[in-house]
Amino acid sequence: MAIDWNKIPKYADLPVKPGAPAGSSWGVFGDNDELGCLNFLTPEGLVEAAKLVQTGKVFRLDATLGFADPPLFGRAALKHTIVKLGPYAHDDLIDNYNTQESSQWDGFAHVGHFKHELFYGGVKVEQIKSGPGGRLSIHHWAAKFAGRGVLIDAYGYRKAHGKAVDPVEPGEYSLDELKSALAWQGTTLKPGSVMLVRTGWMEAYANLPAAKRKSFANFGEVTAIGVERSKALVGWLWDNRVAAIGCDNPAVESLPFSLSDEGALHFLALPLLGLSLGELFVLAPLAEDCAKDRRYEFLLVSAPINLEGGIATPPNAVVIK
Ligand code: UVW
Repeated sequence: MAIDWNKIPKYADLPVKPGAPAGSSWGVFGDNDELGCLNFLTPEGLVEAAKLVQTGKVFRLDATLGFADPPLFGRAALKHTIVKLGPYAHDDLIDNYNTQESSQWDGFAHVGHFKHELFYGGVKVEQIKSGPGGRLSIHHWAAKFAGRGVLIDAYGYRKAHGKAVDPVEPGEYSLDELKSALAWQGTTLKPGSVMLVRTGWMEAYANLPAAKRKSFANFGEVTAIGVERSKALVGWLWDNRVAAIGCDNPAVESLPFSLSDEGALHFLALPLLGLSLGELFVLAPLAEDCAKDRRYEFLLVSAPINLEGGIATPPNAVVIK
Protein backbone atom coordinates (compact mmCIF):
# COMPACT_ATOMS: atom_id res chain seq x y z
CA MET A 1 0.00 0.00 0.00
CA ALA A 2 1.41 3.45 -0.97
CA ILE A 3 1.88 5.83 1.95
CA ASP A 4 0.31 9.25 2.10
CA TRP A 5 2.42 10.66 4.93
CA ASN A 6 -0.02 13.53 5.52
CA LYS A 7 -2.79 11.07 6.25
CA ILE A 8 -0.96 9.09 8.92
CA PRO A 9 -2.45 10.12 12.27
CA LYS A 10 -0.40 11.24 15.25
CA TYR A 11 -0.13 8.81 18.17
CA ALA A 12 -2.43 11.06 20.19
CA ASP A 13 -5.13 10.58 17.52
CA LEU A 14 -5.05 6.77 17.58
CA PRO A 15 -7.07 4.64 17.19
CA VAL A 16 -8.74 5.47 13.88
CA LYS A 17 -10.79 2.28 13.75
CA PRO A 18 -13.99 2.32 15.80
CA GLY A 19 -13.77 -0.12 18.69
CA ALA A 20 -10.00 -0.63 18.40
CA PRO A 21 -7.96 -0.36 21.60
CA ALA A 22 -6.42 2.93 22.71
CA GLY A 23 -2.93 3.42 21.31
CA SER A 24 -3.52 0.97 18.47
CA SER A 25 -2.78 1.65 14.81
CA TRP A 26 -5.32 -0.95 13.66
CA GLY A 27 -6.88 0.06 10.35
CA VAL A 28 -4.34 2.80 9.54
CA PHE A 29 -2.80 0.57 6.86
CA GLY A 30 -6.00 -1.22 5.89
CA ASP A 31 -8.06 -3.95 7.50
CA ASN A 32 -5.98 -6.98 6.58
CA ASP A 33 -2.55 -5.42 6.99
CA GLU A 34 0.39 -7.72 7.75
CA LEU A 35 3.18 -5.13 7.82
CA GLY A 36 2.36 -2.58 10.51
CA CYS A 37 5.03 0.10 10.79
CA LEU A 38 7.07 -1.63 8.07
CA ASN A 39 4.66 0.20 5.77
CA PHE A 40 6.82 3.23 6.55
CA LEU A 41 9.60 1.67 4.44
CA THR A 42 8.90 2.89 0.92
CA PRO A 43 10.64 2.42 -2.47
CA GLU A 44 11.47 6.16 -2.44
CA GLY A 45 12.97 5.84 1.04
CA LEU A 46 15.06 2.89 -0.08
CA VAL A 47 16.44 4.84 -3.06
CA GLU A 48 17.44 7.65 -0.65
CA ALA A 49 18.95 5.13 1.77
CA ALA A 50 21.07 3.63 -1.01
CA LYS A 51 22.73 7.06 -1.40
CA LEU A 52 24.10 6.64 2.14
CA VAL A 53 26.43 3.91 0.88
CA GLN A 54 29.77 5.70 0.69
CA THR A 55 32.54 3.49 2.08
CA GLY A 56 31.36 0.01 1.13
CA LYS A 57 31.70 -1.20 4.73
CA VAL A 58 29.29 -4.00 5.66
CA PHE A 59 28.19 -4.82 9.22
CA ARG A 60 26.34 -8.01 10.06
CA LEU A 61 23.72 -7.43 12.75
CA ASP A 62 23.02 -11.10 13.58
CA ALA A 63 24.97 -12.83 16.30
CA THR A 64 26.02 -16.37 15.46
CA LEU A 65 23.32 -19.01 15.88
CA GLY A 66 23.78 -20.66 19.27
CA PHE A 67 25.77 -17.75 20.75
CA ALA A 68 23.57 -17.70 23.86
CA ASP A 69 24.57 -20.78 25.80
CA PRO A 70 22.11 -21.78 27.06
CA PRO A 71 19.52 -19.81 25.04
CA LEU A 72 17.63 -17.19 27.05
CA PHE A 73 14.14 -17.70 28.51
CA GLY A 74 14.36 -21.51 28.32
CA ARG A 75 14.29 -21.57 24.53
CA ALA A 76 15.58 -24.69 22.84
CA ALA A 77 19.22 -25.00 21.81
CA LEU A 78 19.62 -25.87 18.17
CA LYS A 79 21.59 -28.90 17.06
CA HIS A 80 23.64 -28.68 13.89
CA THR A 81 24.67 -31.87 12.14
CA ILE A 82 26.68 -32.14 8.95
CA VAL A 83 25.10 -34.84 6.83
CA LYS A 84 27.22 -36.72 4.34
CA LEU A 85 25.76 -36.45 0.85
CA GLY A 86 28.65 -38.17 -0.94
CA PRO A 87 32.39 -38.75 -0.46
CA TYR A 88 33.11 -35.03 -1.01
CA ALA A 89 29.71 -33.46 -0.43
CA HIS A 90 27.74 -32.35 2.65
CA ASP A 91 24.43 -30.87 3.76
CA ASP A 92 23.40 -29.18 6.99
CA LEU A 93 20.73 -30.49 9.28
CA ILE A 94 19.48 -28.15 11.99
CA ASP A 95 17.26 -29.71 14.63
CA ASN A 96 15.28 -27.98 17.32
CA TYR A 97 15.77 -24.53 15.83
CA ASN A 98 13.85 -21.78 17.64
CA THR A 99 13.88 -18.65 15.47
CA GLN A 100 14.34 -16.59 18.63
CA GLU A 101 17.33 -18.41 20.13
CA SER A 102 19.73 -15.75 18.78
CA SER A 103 19.23 -12.31 17.14
CA GLN A 104 15.62 -11.89 16.01
CA TRP A 105 12.80 -9.72 14.83
CA ASP A 106 9.58 -10.42 16.73
CA GLY A 107 6.71 -10.93 14.30
CA PHE A 108 3.20 -9.79 15.20
CA ALA A 109 2.02 -13.32 15.93
CA HIS A 110 4.64 -13.57 18.69
CA VAL A 111 2.72 -11.60 21.31
CA GLY A 112 -0.96 -10.69 21.48
CA HIS A 113 -2.60 -8.38 23.97
CA PHE A 114 -3.59 -10.32 27.08
CA LYS A 115 -6.36 -7.90 28.00
CA HIS A 116 -7.93 -7.46 24.55
CA GLU A 117 -7.17 -11.12 23.69
CA LEU A 118 -6.25 -10.04 20.16
CA PHE A 119 -3.14 -9.66 18.06
CA TYR A 120 -2.14 -6.77 15.76
CA GLY A 121 -5.02 -5.59 13.63
CA GLY A 122 -7.57 -7.45 15.77
CA VAL A 123 -6.37 -10.87 14.59
CA LYS A 124 -7.67 -13.73 16.74
CA VAL A 125 -5.44 -16.41 18.21
CA GLU A 126 -7.12 -19.13 16.11
CA GLN A 127 -6.15 -17.28 12.90
CA ILE A 128 -2.47 -17.83 13.68
CA LYS A 129 -1.31 -21.13 12.27
CA SER A 130 1.58 -22.83 10.60
CA GLY A 131 1.65 -23.04 6.80
CA PRO A 132 -0.23 -21.10 4.12
CA GLY A 133 -3.08 -18.86 5.25
CA GLY A 134 -1.88 -18.18 8.79
CA ARG A 135 -2.33 -14.51 9.72
CA LEU A 136 0.55 -12.25 10.76
CA SER A 137 3.08 -14.60 9.23
CA ILE A 138 6.69 -13.51 9.10
CA HIS A 139 6.95 -14.42 5.41
CA HIS A 140 4.97 -11.28 4.54
CA TRP A 141 8.07 -9.30 5.52
CA ALA A 142 10.46 -11.34 3.40
CA ALA A 143 10.89 -8.67 0.69
CA LYS A 144 9.99 -5.54 2.64
CA PHE A 145 12.67 -4.94 5.22
CA ALA A 146 15.12 -2.58 3.50
CA GLY A 147 15.64 1.13 3.92
CA ARG A 148 17.31 3.79 6.00
CA GLY A 149 18.73 2.66 9.31
CA VAL A 150 19.76 4.95 12.12
CA LEU A 151 21.81 4.06 15.19
CA ILE A 152 21.43 5.65 18.61
CA ASP A 153 24.51 4.74 20.59
CA ALA A 154 22.89 5.22 24.00
CA TYR A 155 25.62 3.19 25.70
CA GLY A 156 28.38 5.25 24.04
CA TYR A 157 26.57 8.45 24.98
CA ARG A 158 26.41 7.47 28.65
CA LYS A 159 30.05 6.46 28.74
CA ALA A 160 31.15 9.65 26.97
CA HIS A 161 29.30 11.66 29.63
CA GLY A 162 30.91 9.78 32.50
CA LYS A 163 27.61 8.23 33.61
CA ALA A 164 27.69 4.79 35.19
CA VAL A 165 26.02 2.01 33.21
CA ASP A 166 25.81 -1.72 33.80
CA PRO A 167 23.84 -3.13 30.84
CA VAL A 168 23.18 -6.50 32.50
CA GLU A 169 21.37 -4.83 35.40
CA PRO A 170 17.73 -3.67 35.13
CA GLY A 171 17.59 -0.02 34.12
CA GLU A 172 16.39 2.31 31.40
CA TYR A 173 17.67 4.70 28.79
CA SER A 174 15.04 7.40 29.08
CA LEU A 175 13.37 9.00 26.09
CA ASP A 176 15.13 12.27 26.94
CA GLU A 177 18.44 10.44 26.98
CA LEU A 178 17.77 8.92 23.55
CA LYS A 179 16.95 12.39 22.19
CA SER A 180 20.11 13.83 23.79
CA ALA A 181 22.18 11.00 22.32
CA LEU A 182 20.78 11.77 18.87
CA ALA A 183 21.68 15.47 19.29
CA TRP A 184 25.17 14.55 20.55
CA GLN A 185 25.67 12.37 17.47
CA GLY A 186 24.33 15.10 15.18
CA THR A 187 21.74 12.66 13.83
CA THR A 188 18.28 13.67 12.62
CA LEU A 189 15.40 11.23 12.73
CA LYS A 190 13.68 10.99 9.36
CA PRO A 191 10.36 9.26 8.66
CA GLY A 192 10.66 5.70 7.43
CA SER A 193 13.77 4.60 9.34
CA VAL A 194 14.65 1.41 11.14
CA MET A 195 15.97 2.51 14.53
CA LEU A 196 18.82 0.64 16.20
CA VAL A 197 19.64 1.40 19.83
CA ARG A 198 22.88 0.20 21.36
CA THR A 199 22.45 -0.62 25.03
CA GLY A 200 25.80 -2.38 25.65
CA TRP A 201 24.08 -5.62 26.77
CA MET A 202 25.67 -8.06 24.30
CA GLU A 203 29.27 -7.28 25.33
CA ALA A 204 28.34 -7.30 29.02
CA TYR A 205 26.59 -10.67 28.59
CA ALA A 206 29.69 -12.14 26.93
CA ASN A 207 31.73 -11.17 30.00
CA LEU A 208 29.37 -12.74 32.55
CA PRO A 209 30.47 -15.84 34.44
CA ALA A 210 29.04 -19.06 32.95
CA ALA A 211 26.84 -19.67 36.02
CA LYS A 212 25.15 -16.29 35.61
CA ARG A 213 24.58 -16.90 31.88
CA LYS A 214 23.04 -20.26 32.79
CA SER A 215 20.56 -18.56 35.13
CA PHE A 216 19.30 -16.55 32.12
CA ALA A 217 17.52 -19.68 30.91
CA ASN A 218 14.81 -18.68 33.39
CA PHE A 219 12.53 -15.88 32.15
CA GLY A 220 12.34 -14.12 35.51
CA GLU A 221 16.08 -14.16 36.05
CA VAL A 222 17.19 -12.38 32.88
CA THR A 223 18.35 -8.88 33.72
CA ALA A 224 18.94 -6.17 31.16
CA ILE A 225 18.93 -2.46 30.60
CA GLY A 226 16.42 -1.34 27.99
CA VAL A 227 14.76 1.67 26.46
CA GLU A 228 12.13 3.50 28.48
CA ARG A 229 8.92 1.52 28.95
CA SER A 230 6.27 4.18 28.28
CA LYS A 231 3.56 5.41 25.96
CA ALA A 232 5.69 8.53 25.47
CA LEU A 233 8.44 6.34 24.00
CA VAL A 234 6.19 4.42 21.60
CA GLY A 235 4.35 7.64 20.72
CA TRP A 236 7.69 9.23 19.80
CA LEU A 237 8.56 6.23 17.61
CA TRP A 238 5.18 6.30 15.89
CA ASP A 239 5.18 10.08 15.39
CA ASN A 240 8.65 9.83 13.82
CA ARG A 241 7.37 7.01 11.59
CA VAL A 242 9.94 4.53 12.86
CA ALA A 243 9.50 1.30 10.89
CA ALA A 244 10.98 -1.07 13.50
CA ILE A 245 13.28 -0.84 16.51
CA GLY A 246 16.19 -3.20 17.11
CA CYS A 247 18.45 -3.35 20.15
CA ASP A 248 21.44 -5.34 21.38
CA ASN A 249 19.52 -6.57 24.42
CA PRO A 250 17.03 -9.41 24.91
CA ALA A 251 13.70 -7.53 24.94
CA VAL A 252 14.26 -3.91 23.76
CA GLU A 253 12.73 -2.96 27.11
CA SER A 254 14.36 -3.57 30.44
CA LEU A 255 14.25 -7.00 32.10
CA PRO A 256 12.67 -8.37 34.13
CA PHE A 257 9.21 -7.11 33.22
CA SER A 258 5.80 -8.42 34.12
CA LEU A 259 3.74 -10.21 31.46
CA SER A 260 0.65 -8.75 33.11
CA ASP A 261 1.89 -5.18 32.78
CA GLU A 262 -0.14 -3.46 30.05
CA GLY A 263 2.58 -0.82 29.90
CA ALA A 264 5.21 -3.31 28.71
CA LEU A 265 6.67 -2.35 25.33
CA HIS A 266 5.91 -5.86 24.11
CA PHE A 267 2.19 -4.95 24.34
CA LEU A 268 2.38 -1.26 23.39
CA ALA A 269 4.47 -2.05 20.31
CA LEU A 270 3.65 -5.49 18.86
CA PRO A 271 -0.13 -5.99 19.13
CA LEU A 272 -1.14 -2.33 19.39
CA LEU A 273 1.12 -0.43 17.01
CA GLY A 274 2.37 -3.19 14.75
CA LEU A 275 5.91 -2.14 15.54
CA SER A 276 8.43 -4.96 15.35
CA LEU A 277 11.00 -5.37 18.13
CA GLY A 278 14.49 -6.58 17.25
CA GLU A 279 16.56 -8.22 19.95
CA LEU A 280 20.08 -9.48 20.61
CA PHE A 281 21.54 -7.56 17.68
CA VAL A 282 25.28 -7.06 17.27
CA LEU A 283 25.80 -3.31 17.31
CA ALA A 284 29.23 -2.64 18.85
CA PRO A 285 31.32 -2.78 15.62
CA LEU A 286 28.77 -0.58 13.85
CA ALA A 287 28.79 1.91 16.75
CA GLU A 288 32.57 2.04 16.63
CA ASP A 289 32.54 2.85 12.94
CA CYS A 290 29.78 5.46 13.34
CA ALA A 291 31.80 7.16 16.11
CA LYS A 292 34.79 7.33 13.76
CA ASP A 293 33.08 8.89 10.76
CA ARG A 294 30.23 10.55 12.71
CA ARG A 295 27.70 9.00 10.29
CA TYR A 296 24.98 7.21 12.22
CA GLU A 297 22.67 6.63 9.25
CA PHE A 298 23.05 3.96 6.62
CA LEU A 299 21.40 1.47 4.32
CA LEU A 300 19.92 -1.45 6.27
CA VAL A 301 18.81 -4.64 4.56
CA SER A 302 17.12 -7.45 6.47
CA ALA A 303 15.79 -10.62 4.83
CA PRO A 304 13.31 -12.39 7.15
CA ILE A 305 12.90 -16.12 6.59
CA ASN A 306 10.35 -17.01 3.99
CA LEU A 307 8.38 -19.29 6.29
CA GLU A 308 4.61 -19.33 5.82
CA GLY A 309 3.05 -19.07 9.24
CA GLY A 310 6.39 -18.09 10.81
CA ILE A 311 6.25 -16.27 14.15
CA ALA A 312 9.65 -14.58 14.31
CA THR A 313 12.82 -14.53 12.29
CA PRO A 314 16.56 -14.21 12.47
CA PRO A 315 17.15 -10.73 11.02
CA ASN A 316 19.63 -11.84 8.34
CA ALA A 317 20.47 -8.17 8.45
CA VAL A 318 23.35 -6.14 7.15
CA VAL A 319 24.11 -2.46 7.40
CA ILE A 320 26.00 -1.02 4.46
CA LYS A 321 27.78 2.32 4.91
C1 UVW B 1 10.99 -11.44 25.90
O1 UVW B 1 10.92 -10.49 26.61
C2 UVW B 1 10.64 -12.77 26.41
O2 UVW B 1 11.41 -11.25 24.67
P1 UVW B 1 11.08 -12.06 23.33
O3 UVW B 1 10.05 -13.11 23.65
O4 UVW B 1 10.57 -11.04 22.42
O5 UVW B 1 12.36 -12.67 22.91
